[in-house]
Amino acid sequence: MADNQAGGRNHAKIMNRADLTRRLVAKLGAQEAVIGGIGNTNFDLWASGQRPENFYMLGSMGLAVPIALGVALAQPARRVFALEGDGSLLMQLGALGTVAAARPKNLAIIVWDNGAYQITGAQPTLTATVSDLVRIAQGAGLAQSAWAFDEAHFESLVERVLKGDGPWFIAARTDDKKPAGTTERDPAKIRLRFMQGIGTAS
Ligand SMILES: Cc1ncc(C[n+]2csc(CCOP(=O)(O)OP(=O)(O)O)c2C)c(N)n1
Repeated sequence: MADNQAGGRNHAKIMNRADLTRRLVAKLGAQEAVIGGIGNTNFDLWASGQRPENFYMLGSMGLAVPIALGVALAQPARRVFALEGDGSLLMQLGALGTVAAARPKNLAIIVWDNGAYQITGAQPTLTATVSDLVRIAQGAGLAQSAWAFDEAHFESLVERVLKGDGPWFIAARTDDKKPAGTTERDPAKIRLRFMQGIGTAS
């Protein structure tokens, strides 16, 4: 990613997670899978249209990347996006190094960084003060890591993912607006629909 990332998090525009999620999903077809991390990330993915190729993680923080890595390795012809909140990613940072070591060409990690554990009361995360997730990802071995500086830049990064080889890491700063919906809490249905969506169940 050639863009000048020197300014890091402080130079990235604060955007809206539901809007960015819709912009992402609008570019996808039946060949791309999306794994939504718990909470608001998940709710905005659900509200963006409930594609059968979407999986909605309920309950445990930090599992979007490990699940997406598994799907990406199992189905190398399918591009896979992991969507995760900053608090959830911070809870499972080792996953970044694991992805870097596995080098899946078809995996992109997108983190929505609102600097808070928004859904549990907006307690600040480390990114609100000291930590830059793109630099962490680069240090973990993910060379193709970038901040999305505005909506148009976010869309261009997604297009690069859809055309080129990963793994990729994209971070976007997001605001404190409420999510656009709420995921239906039916894990068995979510799992079956996703398996049907990616062709592993009939
Ligand atoms: C392992 C674990 N610890 C704590 C919780 C409680 N919890 C659920 S969501 C959440 C905050 C998630 O923060 P983040 O990923 O940044 O997403 P945001 O709410 O900001 O969208 C917490 C602490 C949990 N579900 N699982």
